[in-house]
Amino acid sequence: STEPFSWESYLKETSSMPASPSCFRQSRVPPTNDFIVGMKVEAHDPRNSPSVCIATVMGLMGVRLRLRLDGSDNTNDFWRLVDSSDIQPVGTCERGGDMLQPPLGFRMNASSWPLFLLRTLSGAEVAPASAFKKEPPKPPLNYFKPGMKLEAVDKKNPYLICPATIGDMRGDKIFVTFDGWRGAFDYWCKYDSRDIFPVGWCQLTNHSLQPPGSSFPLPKAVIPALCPPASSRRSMQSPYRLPHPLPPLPVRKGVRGRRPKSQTI
Ligand code: MLZ
Repeated sequence: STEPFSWESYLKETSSMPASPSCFRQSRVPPTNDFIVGMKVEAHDPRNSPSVCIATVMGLMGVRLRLRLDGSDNTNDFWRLVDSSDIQPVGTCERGGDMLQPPLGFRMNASSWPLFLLRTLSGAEVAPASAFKKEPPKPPLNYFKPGMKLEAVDKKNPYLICPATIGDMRGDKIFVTFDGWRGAFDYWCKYDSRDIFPVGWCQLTNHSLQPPGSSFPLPKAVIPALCPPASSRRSMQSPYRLPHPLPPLPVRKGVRGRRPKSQTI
């Protein structure tokens, strides 16, 4: 039987500390999500960020929106917080004297964009200005330290928020390492990224939180017999518990971004 993931027990098991909420560019009191699926918004094109496009809310999770640029395909959906500065009410662009742009990879001939836009917006339900929340300010400094725990968006599977550890830092950048995934999903980002959250954020905002992966780093002197053959290694699926009993986990603080891959299972 696998118990659901609990930060309280996990922090104890790993004798680790959560990063303080003051490290993050997130509201202390998360905003409410007042969007509804189907509503239109203006959004910066993630693949061409100066350009502002029309997007449709395809889904909601916690205080995040799943967005699709109108005229784009269904394989480039992206997620934004309701208090992201990348989204704004329909009409904002025009009021500022700018023009709405077709998304990168517009499905049709560029010459059909004006008519496409007209048809897209006529009779559409637009999200009310009150649904867009003000983006919180950046913390003045990078307060993160290696070993601190957090919740972070998996950029390869951006609908997922997962338990993570600060692996390293360099100036205003931090290295986000995903617990139990052997480095496959780790990334560098700015300390004020909107994709990282304090421990407890998912629970607070009703977002699902993935449990840590099942691949743990092993101690330096690995007994070969304990290593299953490569063919029986865990795939990149994520049951929280290991399939076979293993010796107690070594506690290794702050080195997860630099662990030697050959010594993990
Ligand atoms: N099973 C999927 C999702 C992995 C999610 C990991 N998150 C840190 C995969 O292997 O891609």
